[in-house]
Amino acid sequence: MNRFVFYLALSCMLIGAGYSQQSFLLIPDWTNDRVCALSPVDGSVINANFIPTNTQLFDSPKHALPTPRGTIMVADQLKDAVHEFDGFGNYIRTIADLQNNQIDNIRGIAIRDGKLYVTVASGALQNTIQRFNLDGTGQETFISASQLNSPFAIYFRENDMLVSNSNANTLIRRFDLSGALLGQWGGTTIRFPQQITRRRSNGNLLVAGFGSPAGIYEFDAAGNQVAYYAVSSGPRGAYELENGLILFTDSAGVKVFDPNAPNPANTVQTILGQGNYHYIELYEILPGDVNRDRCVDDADLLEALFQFGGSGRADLNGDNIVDDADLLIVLFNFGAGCE
Ligand SMILES: [Ca+2]
Ligand SMILES: [Ca+2]
Ligand SMILES: [Ca+2]
Repeated sequence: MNRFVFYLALSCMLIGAGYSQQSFLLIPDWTNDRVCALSPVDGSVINANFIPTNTQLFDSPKHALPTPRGTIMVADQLKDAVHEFDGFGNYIRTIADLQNNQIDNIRGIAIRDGKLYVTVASGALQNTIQRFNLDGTGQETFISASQLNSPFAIYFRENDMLVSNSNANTLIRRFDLSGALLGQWGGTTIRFPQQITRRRSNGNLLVAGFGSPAGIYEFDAAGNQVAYYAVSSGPRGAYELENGLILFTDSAGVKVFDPNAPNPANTVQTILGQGNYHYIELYEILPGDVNRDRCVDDADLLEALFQFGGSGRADLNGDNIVDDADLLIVLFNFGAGCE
């Protein structure tokens, strides 16, 4: 018991001293057919080739989305497929594609309550949202064609959902959680809205307006526009970093701007160029979750034990050796995330 208390105290000290098992932002790149990993703190590049270039699976990777089990779904617009990868970027399987599921010209995806939602803009299921179990079975039409017009992104809230559409008369529409249309949302100034994300500092929503007047639009929860940042002629997604700057993507780079500056457009800086970048999602790692399956259990402990004294992914604190310190992080968080 005394030893347990000692370990608890020690692991608190170790975690306080510096912790390198870090969460990251997933950003797909159409030019290089890959998915990049950036810091959610300051936008710095962690690994530009997190899911490396893969022209078999990718042509236009649009949206990389974490699942509740720690895997990552990647929707590819022109390959017409949703692929699943593990939390380290290794391919697992293809969840849905054109041949098997008639999903043609797909864009944003979403996951809620064990279901995958996919926007479809062409083919037999044009202008629908298709819904699947997370293994790709159980396909059904969730929102039908008459209510959408070239859908681009899905954003779930507690009691409703928003769907952005690129055609001018539809824009952003609000639905209830069973898919019934509630009405237009967010006004008609924005054109060609793409990704919708929550701004961490104030709970407002950031929407990338891809068409002129292009830029990042900020709305309150009711859909009133409260800010407009003219920082890009064609943004696809925006995300507020922990340092307060706003990260965004367009066909020339991943960039940041300062929303509090007198003229935010003057503060734009490119973090990652030489690519064509799309939606932004946070991949969160549970402390101690060596295998990134969103549960800290025996499997993580065993990896740390097997790698003990050497190197490997159980090196959670990033000091290039798997030792007591890493083992304690697993033990200290044992059971976290597990059902
Ligand atoms: Ca490409
Ligand atoms: Ca685990
Ligand atoms: Ca270590």
